[in-house]
Amino acid sequence: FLLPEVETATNFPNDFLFGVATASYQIEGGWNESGKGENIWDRMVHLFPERIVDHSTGDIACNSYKYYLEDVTYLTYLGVHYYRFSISWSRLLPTGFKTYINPDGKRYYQELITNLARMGIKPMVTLYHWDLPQPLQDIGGWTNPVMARYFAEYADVVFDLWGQYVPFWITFNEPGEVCETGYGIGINAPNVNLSGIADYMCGKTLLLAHARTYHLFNIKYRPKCPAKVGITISSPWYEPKAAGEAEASERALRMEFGWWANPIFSKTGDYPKILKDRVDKFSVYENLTESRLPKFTKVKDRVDKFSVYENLTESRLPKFTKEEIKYIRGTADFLGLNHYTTYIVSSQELPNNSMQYRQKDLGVLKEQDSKWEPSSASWLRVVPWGFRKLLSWIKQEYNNPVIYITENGFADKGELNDVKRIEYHSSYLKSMLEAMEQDKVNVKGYTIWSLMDNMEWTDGYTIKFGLYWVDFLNPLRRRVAKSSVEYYKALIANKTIPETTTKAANVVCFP
Ligand code: PNW
Repeated sequence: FLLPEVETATNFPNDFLFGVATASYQIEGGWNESGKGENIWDRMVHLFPERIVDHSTGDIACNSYKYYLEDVTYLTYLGVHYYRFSISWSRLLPTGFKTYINPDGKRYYQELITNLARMGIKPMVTLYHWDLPQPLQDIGGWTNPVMARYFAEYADVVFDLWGQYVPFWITFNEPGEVCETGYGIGINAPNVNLSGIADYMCGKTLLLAHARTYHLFNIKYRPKCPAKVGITISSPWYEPKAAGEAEASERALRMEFGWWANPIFSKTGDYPKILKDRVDKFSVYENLTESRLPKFTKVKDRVDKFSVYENLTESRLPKFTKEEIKYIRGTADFLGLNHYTTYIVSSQELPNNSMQYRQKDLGVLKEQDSKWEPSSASWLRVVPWGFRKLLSWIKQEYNNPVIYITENGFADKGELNDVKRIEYHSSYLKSMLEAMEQDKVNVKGYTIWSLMDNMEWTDGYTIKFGLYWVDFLNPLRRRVAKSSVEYYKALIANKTIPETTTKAANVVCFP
C-alpha cells in the first residue's frame, strides 16, 4: 500500500526559464582596450560629459571585460538558466564593417560563452544594445537604409562564430528607445534631434535590418543549430485616465509598441493603421503655412480635400512596399518584452503648428499617480497590475505569441538589504503568473534587469538596478551580493515565489 506521492506545488511550469540581463556598454568597460573601436556612446560621453547626470562614462564600468569570470561565478551561484548579455559590435568589428575581426574581441566572447556553457548556463545574446560603431553613425547610422545590410553582415559574423552555442538570439534591444531617444528627442547617443522625422527613418531601417538578419539565420544557420531568434520591445502599460480615454490607451500602445510589433507579429504585417493615418495627416497639415490659412478649422476643411500624396510633400513616415511588408511579417520565433512600469493616459492633441512632431503624432498625455511607490528612476513607479494588463493586451492584439520577459527590474540607490527590489519582483511575478494562469498568456521565461549595478546610460551611476552591488571606487570592481540574490536564488531553485512577509536577512557578512 503506497501513499500517493506528494508533489510540491510550484508556481511556475517545469520548463519555465529564469535569467538575468546586462548590456555590453553598461558593464564591459575596456572602451579602447585591445583593438576595440569607438562607438556612439564612447563618442558622446567623451565629447559631451554634461549629457550624463554625474558626468561619468562607461570607460571602465563594471570592468566585465576583465572580470567576466567573476560574473560567471555569480551567475552560477544564482542558478540562472540563461544569461542575457549583448555583444559590443565595435569590440568584435572595430570599424563596424565585417572586413576586419578583432582577434581579442573574438576571444573575449568565445571565453565568456565557453565558460557559461561549462556551467550549464545558456547564453541569450542581444546583437544590438545601443552601442553602434561610430563609423556607421558617420554615414547616418540607422537613418541610412544601407545599415540593414551592414547589420546583417555583422550578425553573419556572430552567427558563424557562436551559432553552435547560443539557443536564443535577440536582434535589437528596444527599437523604440534606439530610434526615439537616439534620433528623435536626441537624449541618448547619437543625439539626433529630429522628432517625427529621423526616428521614423531609423525605424524603417531597423525593421528591415531585423528581418534581413532573421532570413539570413533561417537560410544559413537554422539547418545546423535551430536557435530561437527574436526581438526585444519595451512597453509600459497605458491605463486610461477615465472611461472615455480607452482610445488614448489603445492609440499609445499601437503607436509605440505596435510600431515594432505590428510589422513582425500581426497577421497583416505593416505599421498599425493608426500610426500611418496620424503621421500622414499631420504631415499634410504641417505643409500648409499659418499665413495661408490662419484658422485651424479652415486648415482642416482645406486639407481634407487632398490626399496625402497629392499634397505638397510626402508623409514624414516612410512606408514599406508590399514586398517589404511580406519580408518583415513573421520574422520572430518569440517576442522579447521589457516591462517596468505603468502610465495613466489621456488624449491631448497638440496644436498644428507644434514642432514636436512625434508628440503631436501620438497626441497622448502620460502621467503617473504620485501614490504609486516610487523608485530612484524618475520614470519608474511600482504598478504590478499593469504587467498583467499589458501581457493580456499583447496576447489579444498579436495572436498569442511566445513571450520571454527579457527585462524587468527596480531602481534604488544601491542598498544591500534591498527589500524594495524583492517586493517589486514578488508583486510583478505574481501579476505575470495571473496573466499566464488566468489569461493564458504564453510566457516562457523571465529576466531580471540586472545582474549587477552598472552604467545606467544618461543616469550614469546614480541609480542602481543590480542584484549584486559593485564597488565603483575600487579598481577591482568587487561585486557584493544584495539580499535579492538569496531571494532570486531560492525562487529559481523552487520555481516558486518565496514568502517575503519576513524581511530578507542581509547575507553579506564581511563586505
Ligand atoms: C531599458 N521606460 O531601457 C534598457 O534596455 C536597459 O539598458 C536599461 O538599463 C534599463 O531599461 C533600465 O533603465 C528602458 O521609460 C528605458 O519605460 C526606459 C524605459 C524602459 C526601459
